[in-house]
Amino acid sequence: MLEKIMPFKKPIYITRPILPDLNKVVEKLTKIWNSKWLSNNGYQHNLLEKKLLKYLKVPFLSLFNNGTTALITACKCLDLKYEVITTPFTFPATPNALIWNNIKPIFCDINPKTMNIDVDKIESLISTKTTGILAVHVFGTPCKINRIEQIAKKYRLKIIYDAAHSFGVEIDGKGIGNFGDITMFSFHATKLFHTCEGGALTYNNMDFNKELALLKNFGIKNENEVILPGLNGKMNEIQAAIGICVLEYIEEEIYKRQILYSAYKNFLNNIEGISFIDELPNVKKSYQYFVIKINEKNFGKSRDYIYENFKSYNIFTRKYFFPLCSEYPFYKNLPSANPKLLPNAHKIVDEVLTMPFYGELYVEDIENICKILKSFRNS
Ligand code: T4K
Repeated sequence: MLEKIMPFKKPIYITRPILPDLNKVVEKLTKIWNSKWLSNNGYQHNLLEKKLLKYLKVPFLSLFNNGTTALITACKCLDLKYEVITTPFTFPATPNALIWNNIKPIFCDINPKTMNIDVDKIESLISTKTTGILAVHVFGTPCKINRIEQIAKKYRLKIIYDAAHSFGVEIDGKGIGNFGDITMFSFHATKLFHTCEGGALTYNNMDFNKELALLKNFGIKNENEVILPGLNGKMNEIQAAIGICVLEYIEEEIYKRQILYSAYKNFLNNIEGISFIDELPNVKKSYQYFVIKINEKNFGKSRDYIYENFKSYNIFTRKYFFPLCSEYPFYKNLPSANPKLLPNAHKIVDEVLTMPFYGELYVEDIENICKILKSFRNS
């Protein structure tokens, strides 16, 4: 007889933020209150910057009020113009950052295994107007960094990596923020490491320190000179203080997620039609998301069926990144948005499901989620 599986009592989301001990947060807030310094390169801001330089193993880092502003500013800093090659399989922030710089996104298809930009299709999209490549390390899997660098060198293009999902990822022990010209991290509440809202840019070029400081502070050089059309991208003291508190919990959260990650793999092992993103041997993972791919033909039910039916069990998965950016009304008429040119992206976007994954969950929760998933097959 089939075991009856009960819905979860409380809603299960794909993620929940690390919430530090409130007393510790109040302690920090008291310090900020006493200092009467709330933003503009305060003590907490500078302390978080130092801690993140070390954690991310990067030479230079600039904090921002969110990842999207950071990305917009990165394009400006590199003086990107005209056309930039990017992926349609990402969050709207990626191509939108280009549009906010008056740059046309040129969508490139993805590799179906990694879900990252397909490096073999980049060169055919390069024109005399191309000034850069904006690639995303989707779900924390690093792009083919060496190949992208070769192409960029050959055509004199700049590289920005969107590492919104890649906090703590390393390749052969090297922090993911060391590659390309600039890398962007998001510290939104849904991210493994967060500052409620926040982000950072990392880079190897020391000159960007000055340039970015100007660009994220209205272009103000001093009280008498404004030398660039900057915006306001600064991280405030409260965001930074939250980040410092959250950082204390990061290793514990990663440890818990490692256990849940193995549990998922174990419970979903050898189920026809369910597969995972390939793990790369030289890569330290992010433990940001747990993502599965559902092949409707082999599993017997579609991704959308699973997504909808999970809801009646109080489980709220996500269809990241549906719809593809190339399908947004304001991008879909671009020649590069033609679905015929993006076959892998169109296939993958209907198969991917982001599952509940955060340290508060127990292995038994994962077991139940997997049982429910398996039960859909026979329903
Ligand atoms: N590039 C890429 C590749 C990105 O994925 C993102 C952001 C960016 C750039 C831009 O970075 P930021 O400017 O955001 O720093 C969420 C996040 O808002 C967004 O940061 C993230 N990517 C994206 C993948 O996920 P939504 O619209 O899916 O979030 P929401 O509100 O539906 O939250 C998802 C689940 O998280 C909820 O069902 C419950 C849980 N949650 C959420 C919040 C906000 C909580 O438990 N607590 C919370 O405070 O975009």
